[in-house]
Order: sequence, then C-alpha cells, then structure tokens
Amino acid sequence: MSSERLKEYLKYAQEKIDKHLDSLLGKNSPDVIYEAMRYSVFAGGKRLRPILCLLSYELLSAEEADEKVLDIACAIELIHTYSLIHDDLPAMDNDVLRRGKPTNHVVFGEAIAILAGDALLNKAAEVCLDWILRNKAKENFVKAAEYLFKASGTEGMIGGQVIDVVNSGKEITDENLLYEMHLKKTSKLIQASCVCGAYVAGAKEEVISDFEQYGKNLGLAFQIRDDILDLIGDSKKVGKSIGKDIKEKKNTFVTYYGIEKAQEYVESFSKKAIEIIEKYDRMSFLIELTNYLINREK
Ligand code: GRG
Repeated sequence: MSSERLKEYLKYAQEKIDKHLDSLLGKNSPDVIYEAMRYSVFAGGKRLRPILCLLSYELLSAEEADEKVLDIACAIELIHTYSLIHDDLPAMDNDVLRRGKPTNHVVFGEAIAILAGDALLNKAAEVCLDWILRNKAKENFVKAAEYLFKASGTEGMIGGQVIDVVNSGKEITDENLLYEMHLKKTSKLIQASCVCGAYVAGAKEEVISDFEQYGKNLGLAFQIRDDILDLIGDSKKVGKSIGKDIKEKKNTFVTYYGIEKAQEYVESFSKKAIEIIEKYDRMSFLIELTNYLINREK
C-alpha cells in the first residue's frame, strides 16, 4: 500500500503530464490522425515513465518540474504509446483490448493505427528538437534526447521487440536471450526515463550511470511483476484474458522460471535498484515508488 504522500504526488504529476500532453497533441483538430493519437495517449496509462523522469529531475535538482523537463518527459510517453499501438496490431500481438478499452486498430482500422503510432514517434522527435533549440542546444539536453532515441531504437525497445517477434511460437531456452529481450523491450525506456531526468538536472556522469543501473533493475522487476500479474491477477487486470501468455506460449519470465522463482527475481532486482539510489540524499520517495510499482496488483 502506498502512502498518502506518494498517492498525492502521483496524482499531481499525472495531472501535470496530461496537461502538457494535451497541449502537444492538436487539441481541437478534427483530423482523424489526431483523434487516433489522442485516443491512445489518453486511454488511462499510469504515466510511469514520465513520472520517473520528473521525479529523477526533481530529486537531483531540488527544483519543481516545469517546462524545462516536461517536454522530454512527455516525448517518452509519446514513444511508449506508439509502441503499445504497434504492439497490439494484428501483425504483432493482435490484441483487441488494452487498458480495458478497444485497441487503436479496432477503433480506427489498421492503416490509421499504424499511422497514429508513426505520428506519435514523429511528434516525440519534433518535441525534443523544439525543446533543444529553445534551450540553446545545451549539451545535457542533447545527450538526454540522444539517449532516449537510442533506447527506443534498434539497440533498445525495437531491438527487444525484434527478438520477441523472431522467436514467437518457439520457446526461448537461452536465459541470456530472454534477459536481452526484456532488457531491451522494457528496461531501456524505463532507464531512459531516469537518465533523461538526471541529464536535465545537470547530473554528473557517475550519477547518470547510477540512474541508468537503477532504471535497468527497476525495469526488469517491473516486467517480471507484469508477467506475474498477467497470470494471476487477471480478475483485477482489465483487458487481458487469463494466462494468455502461457496459453499462447509467449516467452516471459514466468513461463521460463515458474511463478515462485519469478517473484524471487522481482524482489532481488528491486532490492538491487534500491541499493543503487539509497546512497543519495532525498531518495526516500523514489524508493517508495519502486516498492509500490513492484508490489502493484494491476
Ligand atoms: C512495437 C516497437 C514496438 C515495441 C513494442 C512496449 C512494447 C514493445 C510492447 C508492449 C508489450 C509489453 C509486454 C511491454 C513490456 C513493457 C510493459 C509492461 C508495458 C506496459 O507498460 P505500462 O504498464 O503501461 O507502464 P500503461 O498502460 O500504464 O501505460
């Protein structure tokens, strides 16, 4: 159970992020592409990645998150949303529900869903470039954007998805490959969220590296917890059918290790994540968020 203070912070940060996303996405446009983009961006996501970005920035800089960090934080959410739209497509996971709502291609058709995903990725690049220019191409801002686009590209999220796609229907028997897939597919964008916040705060390279390692371990714990929830928490987790991953022979940590060992891994990765950041001041809040995420029920 999270503390009232954490709940309040999450609400405050989600509102800030939603307001900013709203301003970035062609608010009153009647164009179907904006409708499709907005449909998925405002479909009820937790905003975990932009929250990690804002929080890393706030904790390291001791300043409240403002437009200095909101652009890059929202660019991360735009990339995350595009990946979910494309992941749900018939050519990939062929899912009809996400977050308890019909998926983008079910509502808008496959062609528009592909374009909405593309447009969100494009928008993320536009937002980052405008932000860099407005901030006179400060080196730490450029580094943050570079990190984000590498983390979501072939060495990161897309690379992880490729491993998933080429092994679909087969059982991954190599533990290292299973890790590589999840590190790239899930952890990289979570790492990028923490690293970008740290870069904007002006953190030194050693701190950036710690936040990178924190994000990596949190990402793994988060992914394994997600796999466990898919299996046991379906009555609570809207939009997924019971044990779908196991029935469809998906390669997850739970199908590989079984549920008990998988839970042990959630605990050991989150412990590692916390150990990395607890040497810094003011981290109690991030530690609380870590515990909340890995103990979540949905
Ligand atoms: C299609 C390029 C491309 C990549 C797809 C992100 C992804 C890669 C696939 C989505 C499916 C999946 C199991 C991703 C793992 C990460 C994960 C648990 C995503 C869901 O993230 P949450 O829980 O989502 O933060 P919300 O709904 O809260 O935004």
